[in-house]
Amino acid sequence: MHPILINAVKAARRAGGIITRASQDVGSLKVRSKTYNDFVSEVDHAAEAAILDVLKDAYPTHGFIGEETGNDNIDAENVWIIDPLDGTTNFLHGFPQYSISIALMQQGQLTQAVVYDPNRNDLFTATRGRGAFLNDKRIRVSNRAKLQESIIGTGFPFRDFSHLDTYMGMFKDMVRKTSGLRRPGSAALDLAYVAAGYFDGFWEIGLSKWDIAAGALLIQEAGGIVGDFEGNESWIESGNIVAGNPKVFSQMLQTLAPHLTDSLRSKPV
Ligand code: 2AM
Ligand code: CA
Ligand code: CA
Ligand code: CA
Repeated sequence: MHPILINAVKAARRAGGIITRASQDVGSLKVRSKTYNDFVSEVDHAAEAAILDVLKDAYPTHGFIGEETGNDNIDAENVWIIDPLDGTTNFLHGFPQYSISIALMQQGQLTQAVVYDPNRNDLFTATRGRGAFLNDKRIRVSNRAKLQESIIGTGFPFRDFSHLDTYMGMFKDMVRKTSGLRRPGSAALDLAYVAAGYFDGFWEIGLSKWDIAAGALLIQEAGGIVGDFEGNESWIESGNIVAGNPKVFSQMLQTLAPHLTDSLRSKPV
């Protein structure tokens, strides 16, 4: 394993330990809502602190973007993008589907990725140019050729409902044109599932960098494609993301195209 990835895995497993211990008694946690429907608990903060502790110790000159602690030294050549607990709503309900997502961006390029599922002890990792792995096994995107036979992951709008009608239009077409849709609730893990071939594709509107950075590199290294709703590069900035195996990806773009409003089109990057 790449030496930098070893540290990222160490950080993710530390956070996983904190989250798993806390999951025994979620009822006692202090929770607040950051904005409407966006909950954060003391566990999110403790998990992020543990990740930063490992990575800042190993890489004092690097920059950090963490969901809970914000930006630190982000003009650095190397910037870590961290979601310490992706799927907090699930976690708080005891629904066992959440993950830790850690990615490294080097000079604007994603180079290392970890998505860790502490419930299944599933560790998804990738290093640019070296493939994607689930635990010690190489993973590949599915080779399903037809959208009509595909299972597609997605996430519903939960906080900003300005795109809800647009989303429901997309949803109706996707329901008709696929074998089924799934909404597990941790975007980072959903993207890891595309990399592993469990999902043939995924789309969502308005995610954040820390939800998608690691999962996107996993998919690319597993032979899949990640794009915005027009198939271009602006997905990391906009959080408007489509991903899939190459065949399903292009059929998803065609299905979503009639629903695109101006604000969902590609932005220059
Ligand atoms: P979070 O748990 O790290 O905040 C996709 O739906 C993403 O939106 C999730 O990965 C989740 O990341 C975030 N999210 C925040 N609040 C949510 C909510 N109430 N319902 C669903 N997703 C939510
Ligand atoms: Ca959150
Ligand atoms: Ca998240
Ligand atoms: Ca989070």
